[in-house]
Amino acid sequence: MPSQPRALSGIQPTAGSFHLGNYLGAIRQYVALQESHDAFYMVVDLHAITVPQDPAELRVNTRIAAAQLLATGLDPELCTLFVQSHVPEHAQLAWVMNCITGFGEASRMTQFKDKSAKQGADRATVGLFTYPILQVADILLYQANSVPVGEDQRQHVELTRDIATRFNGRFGDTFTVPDPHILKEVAKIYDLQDPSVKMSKSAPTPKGLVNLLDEPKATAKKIKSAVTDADDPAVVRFDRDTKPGVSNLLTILSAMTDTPVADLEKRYEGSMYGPLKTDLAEVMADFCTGFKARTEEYLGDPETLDQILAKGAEKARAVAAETLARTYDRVGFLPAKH
Ligand code: AQP
Repeated sequence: MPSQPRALSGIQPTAGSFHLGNYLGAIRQYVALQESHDAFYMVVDLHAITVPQDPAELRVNTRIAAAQLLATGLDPELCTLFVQSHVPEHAQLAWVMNCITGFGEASRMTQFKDKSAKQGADRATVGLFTYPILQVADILLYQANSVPVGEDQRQHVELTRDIATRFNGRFGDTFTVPDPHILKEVAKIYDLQDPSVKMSKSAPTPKGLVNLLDEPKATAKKIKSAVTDADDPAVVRFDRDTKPGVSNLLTILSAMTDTPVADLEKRYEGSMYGPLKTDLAEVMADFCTGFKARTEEYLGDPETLDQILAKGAEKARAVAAETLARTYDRVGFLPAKH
């Protein structure tokens, strides 16, 4: 058993850049938890193919995702960073988990409903339907105590808890029942143009999406054109219900500068929305400039990057293989003789 509690999370290589929602909602917590946890973080390429991917692009995006994780501050000496498909135990455990998950239970996953609605129900794959169950396997393989994610993933961690508890009850204590690690303030970052929906790479227009690898100037421009609230007088105040646009900007500035929202409200007292937007645009442009440079540095040395991922996969496999062997034994599979 590890001396530190375990953390596990993953991010999909489905775009050429992470967005600000990914960063504030999840990745910043990965970086913090690597200090206090035995942390496993992966680029989840198996999840990526639940929707159509161009193979060459997927390969490129997988390296870009790994480089970005390192650029945010993940340290391969402190955590285990790997690519999901390099550890075959994920797919193997997922099959066992598929066989103890109810069809009705899986049908209640709202992410599937949202994503399949976007694609048209006939085009959605069985993989998209079962992806929460693969996620169950991802988490349970490492006996994770803590799962840093955004609010949209809470239901999947709840499913993981249910299935772990059911498996333990039926076959004997096998899996750690994990807790979601969701920071309330940044659990859901909203689209800059439509602050009623979460920031997402599949938004109908990219205008409200802040991609961390975009040109910093373009990012500053997007922030300056963010939708604010049409109340009069224009007061900078946090209120998600009546002022969703300004509240989103305050949330982002607060998180990026580690300043309480109440202090920001005081700072902008008596001013319109302009100064808030200008300051946030500058903070984001600065952040993105450094982030882009660090990411490009890792991408400029693919050999080292691949070595980090190979080492990570080896460490991950050692843990995953043990859990899979125990699970196979518990369900009654005859051990293979070598
Ligand atoms: N807007 C968000 N606010 C807070 N957290 C967010 N996350 C995603 N969007 C937000 C968190 O980022 C982590 C990685 O997510 P992913 O790899 O599953 O990416 P995603 O959720 O597919 O990202 P998108 O842009 O939202 O994609 P689509 O359009 O496919 O739905 C997760 O922990 C997630 O919670």
